[in-house]
Amino acid sequence: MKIVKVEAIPFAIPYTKPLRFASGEVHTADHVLVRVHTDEGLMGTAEAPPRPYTYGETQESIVAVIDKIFAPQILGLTPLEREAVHDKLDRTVGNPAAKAAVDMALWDILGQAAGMPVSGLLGGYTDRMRVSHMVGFAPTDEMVAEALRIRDTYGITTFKVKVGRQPYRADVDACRALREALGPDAGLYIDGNRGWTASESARALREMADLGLTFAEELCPADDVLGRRWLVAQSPVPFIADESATRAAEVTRELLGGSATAISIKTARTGFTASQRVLHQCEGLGVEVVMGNQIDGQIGTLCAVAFGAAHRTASRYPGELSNFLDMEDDLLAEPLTIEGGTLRIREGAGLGVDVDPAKLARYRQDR
Ligand code: MUC
Ligand code: MG
Repeated sequence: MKIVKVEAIPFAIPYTKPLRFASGEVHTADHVLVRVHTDEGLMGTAEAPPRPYTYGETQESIVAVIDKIFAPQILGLTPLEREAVHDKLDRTVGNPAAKAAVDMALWDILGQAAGMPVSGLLGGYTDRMRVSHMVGFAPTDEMVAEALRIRDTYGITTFKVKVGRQPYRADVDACRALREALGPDAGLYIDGNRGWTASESARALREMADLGLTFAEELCPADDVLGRRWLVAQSPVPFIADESATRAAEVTRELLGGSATAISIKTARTGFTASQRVLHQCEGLGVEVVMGNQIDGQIGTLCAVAFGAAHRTASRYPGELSNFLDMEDDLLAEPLTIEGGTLRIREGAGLGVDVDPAKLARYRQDR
């Protein structure tokens, strides 16, 4: 079975409520639908979300790198030759979301060919994950109202709060208000997207010491090497590397350098193949992981839950799987639903991605 065609289709779906965080904001899901076709008529599907403020990729760059470089390199290979595929893709530096989508589309084909769910092929640990919801920047009362609405509507009880604003005390106040409103049993952790300095981060962590936070993520830049090490050494909770550890070598560098003590795994940037390497690396080192969200749509979220649920350690903590709730619409014929605070994988062969042709026709940007 050979790869005969790779499509990179740009589409755009507005958000009902923009997500704002220290490194950027998202108003529209201007993603790329990636489809890999085989000569046996199977088609694998995945989604690439451009995050210029994190990786430098744009919707246009993802389409271009797939059309001009990746597709010609992998045509004629089989979906089983994933090492050969990655050998080719890795000749181009960067472009993580584009590479990840190609990888996940290939796994989708493998699952379909085997008649088995991808989550089972990856590890088959469980069929669902508890969900953690991301609360973006807004006035404190709106952040609290959103968290309560999400809890009451979807049963979600774990929240990642975006921090990193100036002055840092606004974020401390928001976290305190969230803790008071959600009660002592809610899970609460913070993500600064590099918005604070090391010393601001240390002060904020001290002022939040009584809030029962479970993790702190990317509070200051990893490029502030000594400051970040100094901060991580005194962090009372595991310090998650997200955008500073986007591939296995960076994971090693951040962990061994003392700049992180936990890792965010995002299938949107490491697909399934490299995410599994990162996960096994963390397991071998005894480092905790959280399934992160690159502000994925429903297809990306389906990929993230398929990977997270497949693995014992990746499903240990609630996964960030709910950003799609803020999109006006999506491409899946059968929308994802979060119930009782959990999201289930799709049964059936492959990833279970069933794109609604009318929705794709409506939202695609290339016609
Ligand atoms: C996160 O965890 O940082 C924001 C930028 C990005 O790439 O992912 C999001 C969420
Ligand atoms: Mg993050």
